[in-house]
Amino acid sequence: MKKTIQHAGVRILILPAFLFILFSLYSCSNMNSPTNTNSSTNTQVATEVFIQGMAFSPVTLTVTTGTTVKWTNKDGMTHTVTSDNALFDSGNIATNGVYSYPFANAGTFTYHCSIHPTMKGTIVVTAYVPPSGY
Ligand SMILES: [Cu+2]
Repeated sequence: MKKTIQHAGVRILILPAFLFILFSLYSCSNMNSPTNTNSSTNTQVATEVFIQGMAFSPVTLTVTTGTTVKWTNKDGMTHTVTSDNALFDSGNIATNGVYSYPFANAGTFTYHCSIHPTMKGTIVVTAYVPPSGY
């Protein structure tokens, strides 16, 4: 009778100890895994437009000055990214091809595909305002 009670007591101690070890291992591996959450401070990141299904997606993209916009052709046919006012022109972009253009100045920049004139898109560039430091 006494022996059974002691045995149960040992079991009750083993369970929390086991959970504690599991938890320690979990927090350890969490601390070692790289965390990359510091993306809000950099405005120079490339912002992507996909060319897919004979359309630019998103059709209108708003970025701040200094942003490089990257177009990736996910369609099975060749397209172009051609500025309506001749500011930029990608030339032919084959399937999976990429074109990038850095927008230094604020403004609204409409563009189209010179092969398929129905394909139109707009990049709206707003002035980058640095976060105030006080
Ligand atoms: Cu096209």
